Amino acid sequence: MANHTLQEILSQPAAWETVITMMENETGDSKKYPNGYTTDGHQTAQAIFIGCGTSFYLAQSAASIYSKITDVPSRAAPASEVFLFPDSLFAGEPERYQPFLISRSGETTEVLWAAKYIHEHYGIYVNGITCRPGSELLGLADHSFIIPAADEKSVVMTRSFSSMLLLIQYLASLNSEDREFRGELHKLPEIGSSLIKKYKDLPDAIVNEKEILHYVYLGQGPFYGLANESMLKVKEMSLSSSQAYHTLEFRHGPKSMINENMLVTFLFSEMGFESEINVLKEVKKLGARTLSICEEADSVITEYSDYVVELNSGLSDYARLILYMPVTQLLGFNAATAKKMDPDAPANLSQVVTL
Ligand code: F1P
Repeated sequence: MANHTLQEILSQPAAWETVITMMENETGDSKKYPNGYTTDGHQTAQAIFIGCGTSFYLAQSAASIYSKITDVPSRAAPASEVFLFPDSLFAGEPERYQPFLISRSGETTEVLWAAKYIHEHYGIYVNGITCRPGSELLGLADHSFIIPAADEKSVVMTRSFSSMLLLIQYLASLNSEDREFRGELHKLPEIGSSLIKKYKDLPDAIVNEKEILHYVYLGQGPFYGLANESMLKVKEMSLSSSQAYHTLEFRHGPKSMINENMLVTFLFSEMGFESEINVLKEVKKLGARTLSICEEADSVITEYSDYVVELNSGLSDYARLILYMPVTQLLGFNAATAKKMDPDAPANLSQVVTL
């Protein structure tokens, strides 16, 4: 086995360092996008973060962060929606929208079609975010951010996800001139490295303790995109059944599937903490195994969780997001190795999906 995926998961903090260094020198471009205005001076109605697969889930967390940090209302959409249902996405005055197209490869067909559609029909400025120099997206976008250090040999996206999300967090801090938030982002690589050291063997222990037949990931707000991405990791690498929900939504039907072979992973926020721990209690009482990833465990988390990951980062909800990912990515990786599958070669998938 080549182990590209494992190496890419473990090397994330170094890629985050690169993003921070790159964005520190991005002040010129941040002036191009003053908070609340498009490049041609229109007041921004909405920022739209667009991608496919992992990059779409990234867009979900990005939109939540960008709205909160810049005050520009933001949403996420799969790239196919741009050309299949454009009227609902770009309702009103299209010139007041700011699209961000996200794609590790910069070659995914729907993303390229979306870029072309936006140019041809609305003539507005397209921002590209990718990891691959020389990709077709770069030729179509009016301005691009490229992170070659986060690119991957693997089919499955791991460090590219966290690095492109960090880039958008940083961009939000530049556009809103939020220095406090930016200061928090600078701490991520160091905290990430020590968390990886501390918890890198836990996912292997979890998957080998007792058979898991079903994985569930729960998160609210900016954590919902992370829950979806964690769900995709275990699905892609280990072909296991997995689902993601907003934490409180899990109580409205899906909890009926709980049994002892289900692992429910909680991505705890501080904003929603009190409500989220009530779901943890209920899920545990109904018989699921539980993994809690949280800033700091209280007595309820300790009592009702089979496994606990404490971040102890001292960072706010919107800043510390990417610290949750190495453990859930490793869960996907170890779920695959436990089933004697090669995480570097997932079934039916290729690095770039073209139509
Ligand atoms: C996104 C994507 C991934 C998927 C697979 C193929 O590509 O669909 O979500 O895991 O690796 O690519 P991209 O547009 O970000 O390159």
